[in-house]
Amino acid sequence: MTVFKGRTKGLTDAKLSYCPGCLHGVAHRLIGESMEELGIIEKTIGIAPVGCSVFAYNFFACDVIQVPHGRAPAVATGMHRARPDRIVFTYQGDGDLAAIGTAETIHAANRSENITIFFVNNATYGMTGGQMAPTTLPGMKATTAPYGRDVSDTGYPMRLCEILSQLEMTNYIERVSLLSPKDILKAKKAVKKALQYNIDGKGLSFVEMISTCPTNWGMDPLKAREWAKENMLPVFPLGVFKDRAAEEAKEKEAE
Ligand SMILES: Cc1ncc(C[n+]2csc(CCOP(=O)(O)OP(=O)(O)O)c2C)c(N)n1
Ligand code: SF4
Repeated sequence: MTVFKGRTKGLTDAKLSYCPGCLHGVAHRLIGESMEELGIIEKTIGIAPVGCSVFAYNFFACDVIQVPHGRAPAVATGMHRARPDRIVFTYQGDGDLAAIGTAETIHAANRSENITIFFVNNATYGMTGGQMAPTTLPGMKATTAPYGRDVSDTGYPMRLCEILSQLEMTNYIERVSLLSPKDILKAKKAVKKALQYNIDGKGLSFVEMISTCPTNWGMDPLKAREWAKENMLPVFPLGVFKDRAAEEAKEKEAE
């Protein structure tokens, strides 16, 4: 067997606890590789959420704290303010970040805390059996919406990148996907850039990764990726929503 690339030092040797074909593993790899390439493993603190990635503390090779539902950005704020020499990131799913932790997310972003938020959006509460999340698509079935999400009752999916990029001080907001090799390469660049901005003290960076939950969607991993491409990307368009540091640098250059 040809091994193209070995394990990254940014991840431990622990076996991932995710379902086969789940893209949480890919997201972990991108963060682990980026930490290794930036030489920051020893000085990084990760904040793990509730949800399927609750065990992230077993997988990232940096220090990791596991915190209660939705509180990751608040704990990250305290952590970074107490230890400004550390790189602090949160790793959160949509149930954790966009439902229970809405307030923490929005206020940390409004203050533009110098932290990085990695947001894995699979449009469902994966760990607890596929409940509807704020990101669940119109018409999409969930255990709490067995007939499909009815927007007249529950509103439309919340687009976090669009919301957070409206806040004055946030620095970098990008939505990427983990649905194809090409997209994963792009996602890696966004993850690394977000951590670099964090190192440079530029304020809040937020990278949303469009993902899948083959288990709760009742699809095999490949079908889940195709389904997400067809159905999630029109609702959650990819792209850079804000890059304040880059814009400021451009303006300076033009002066
Ligand atoms: C209404 C509600 N409050 C609290 C919980 C507890 N809970 C367990 S896992 C989880 C996070 C949901 O998962 P998500 O953040 O979408 O990540 P995933 O498991 O999909 O990776 C929460 C909030 C719950 N299931 N439902
Ligand atoms: S339940 Fe879904 S999100 Fe959770 S590990 Fe399995 S496939 Fe991934």
